[in-house]
Amino acid sequence: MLTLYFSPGASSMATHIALNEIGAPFELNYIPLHQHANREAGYLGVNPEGKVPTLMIDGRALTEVAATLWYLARRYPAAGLLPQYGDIEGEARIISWMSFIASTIHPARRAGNDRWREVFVLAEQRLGRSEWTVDRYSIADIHLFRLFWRFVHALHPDRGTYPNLHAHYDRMMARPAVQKTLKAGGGRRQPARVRAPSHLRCTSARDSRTRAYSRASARLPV
Ligand SMILES: N[C@@H](CCC(=O)N[C@@H](CS)C(=O)NCC(=O)O)C(=O)O
Repeated sequence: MLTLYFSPGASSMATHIALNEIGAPFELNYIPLHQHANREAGYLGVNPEGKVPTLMIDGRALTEVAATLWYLARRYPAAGLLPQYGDIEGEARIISWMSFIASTIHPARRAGNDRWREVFVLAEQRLGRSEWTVDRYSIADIHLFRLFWRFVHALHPDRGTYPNLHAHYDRMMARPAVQKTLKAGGGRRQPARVRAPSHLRCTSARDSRTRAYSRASARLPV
């Protein structure tokens, strides 16, 4: 059984999209970051770093977005989220993108908006006019999308500065798995007046899509 510990709009969104892409049954377990539920003993027992996502695989915890995406793509190859077995260079390019996303793009946010804009210029150049990061749609596109989605809804970047990333964003938004993930919710709403400390804030109150995604509850039917 697969269970995703998630918080709406957080990094767990990437794993959530991949789960919807593969179509296997899974459960969601809501960890409200704004209530510091990720710092409670119960969750720290699952993920001592107190971050989301954590993907439980038959009761065993797997952490880090890149690892969860890789696991799902390999475990469910019919979804076509990785190059064919044997395409060593293709796989290496996926790892290259995901390492760049995890080690350069993601931490840039805490370095301030200027650095955040700067790293997306690098991503813009790196993507170029390609439809997808590496040949065909893959987990690297899911990983990139979640960070650019966050950037778009926080800073509303000019389309002219990031035309390739915006086109990639549009392609991602057209995917049913992405729409299903963004609409996931129902049940308990996050309390509107509770604000997380800025370093934990992963959603933008101004964005209606984020608000739709923030309608989350524990163990949603999927
Ligand atoms: N390196 C981790 C980063 C995950 C991460 O930063 N998650 C944030 C939400 S976007 C989190 O859980 N923050 C809570 C905290 O740091 O206390 C990964 O790739 O999974």
